[in-house]
Amino acid sequence: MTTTHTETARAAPEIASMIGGQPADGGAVRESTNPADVEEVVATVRLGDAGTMLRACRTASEAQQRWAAVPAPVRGNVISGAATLVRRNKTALAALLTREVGKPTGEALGEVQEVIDTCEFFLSEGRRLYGMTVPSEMPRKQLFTFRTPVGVAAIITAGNFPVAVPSWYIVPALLCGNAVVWKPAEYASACARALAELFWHAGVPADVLNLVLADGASTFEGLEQALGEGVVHKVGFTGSTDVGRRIGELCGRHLQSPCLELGGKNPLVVMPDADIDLAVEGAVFSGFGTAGQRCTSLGTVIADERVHDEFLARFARAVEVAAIGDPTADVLYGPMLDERFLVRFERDWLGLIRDHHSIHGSTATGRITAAAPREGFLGGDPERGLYCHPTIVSGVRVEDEIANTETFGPMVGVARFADWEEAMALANGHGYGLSSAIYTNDPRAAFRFREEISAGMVSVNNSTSGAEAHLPFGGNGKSGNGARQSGVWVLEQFTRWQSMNWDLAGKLQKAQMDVAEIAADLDYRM
Ligand code: UN1
Repeated sequence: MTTTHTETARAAPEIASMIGGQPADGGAVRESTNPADVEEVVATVRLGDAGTMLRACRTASEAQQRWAAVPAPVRGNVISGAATLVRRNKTALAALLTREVGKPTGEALGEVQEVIDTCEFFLSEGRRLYGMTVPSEMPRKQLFTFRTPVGVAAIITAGNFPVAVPSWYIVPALLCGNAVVWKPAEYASACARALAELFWHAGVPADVLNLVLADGASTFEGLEQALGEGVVHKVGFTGSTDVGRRIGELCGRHLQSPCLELGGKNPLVVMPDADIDLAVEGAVFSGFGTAGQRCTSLGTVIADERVHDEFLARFARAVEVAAIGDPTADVLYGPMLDERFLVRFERDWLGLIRDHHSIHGSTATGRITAAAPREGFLGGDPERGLYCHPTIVSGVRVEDEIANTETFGPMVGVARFADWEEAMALANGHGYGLSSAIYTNDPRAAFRFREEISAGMVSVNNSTSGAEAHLPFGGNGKSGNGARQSGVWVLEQFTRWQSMNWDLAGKLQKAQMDVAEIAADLDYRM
């Protein structure tokens, strides 16, 4: 086959870890491929090892104080520059997301917009980063609080949101005066490199934002060594509950509390007074958007028995006719992010549900193939890509595996409830606590749900996913350690409070002990 001009222009670049602006050499090579066409190589990725992670953390540690000395409003200007560059490159970056992780164009554009929103929120925070002046109990003494940077932040992210979720960490971490080592998912390396380039071009020094491309085991080992050497002071991790638990243990040994954003089993409750069409629309988007591979994806619909059958019939119909396929077309969802998710989804879930439940939404489950086709599949031969049928599993009970474990694929459970207690047992019983939704027009039900749900995020008449970029994002229980990202709340992750007292009295004034004498001196009765 002759190589056409277009093919040459799209030849896969080789990318490597970047430490202090220098590519790290050596290491295994992995191809990052297009999940909609696995023959297409998007980038050749040179993976680092534990030593790469450690060197990146040392480099960041050496650079951090210099960056912290840059006035916060000036760091904000750099973030402003990043916002401009990401906006100018929005279409190209979104197209790369579609190519590398198969995110449909509309969602990919939305994700890049989320990076811009995050930059825009934080660029002015550089002019705030407020501390307080606090009254003292003594005369001629003043108390203050200051936010100080934490140091080096090691940020380890998943590939389902290859640029938005990383920006939730990187942007506030940099703005607050920290240096960053970012370890993205290997299968989203090209997206990561592109975003990092935009930050560097905006003026973030190369040793203040370091990029490490490595597998999970090497990253963990390198992180362990870096924590031991004292060159990492905060870990941010978005990924599975199991890995989050290990990272939490590791950080705990070093007396650190990481920012953990883990899995979810997000419920969507349909009350008898709900607008059923709206609830169906919300369930389709939150259950099957990104092929169910969001941490905020809908896990189980919990429908009042009076509307259950009607809801299920309409939901199944909507999913049956939904367009699935080529992510550059107008589809509900495209391929799985990477082969590992397809393999795991088929291995862990298909046998289990076939034996126990009624299946709706498609004529088959698992991978879409010539032998198990999807009617109306968009985009030619489905076997070129990593496509899965959408699956709705009805008859879910509170004790079922599917009611209690994240599936991370295009699969939604539907359960029915007779009373409120039963609904809440299904909504909370799994022990996750990330996102949740209720469809109702009764304010009492909405507020009661808000009070009783364990999730960190609650939607009323909206989907479980699609949080706005300036509200606190995060979960409880198996979904995280209570840390919150986004908006002003994430500042608690990337700064530490320092308090100062300044005594102008010219003599030692002892807090708690001298208060009575001071009052007497001032002729003031206590
Ligand atoms: C995730 O899946 O890790 O709220 C984050 C949402 C997105 C972010 C999801 N804005 O669904």
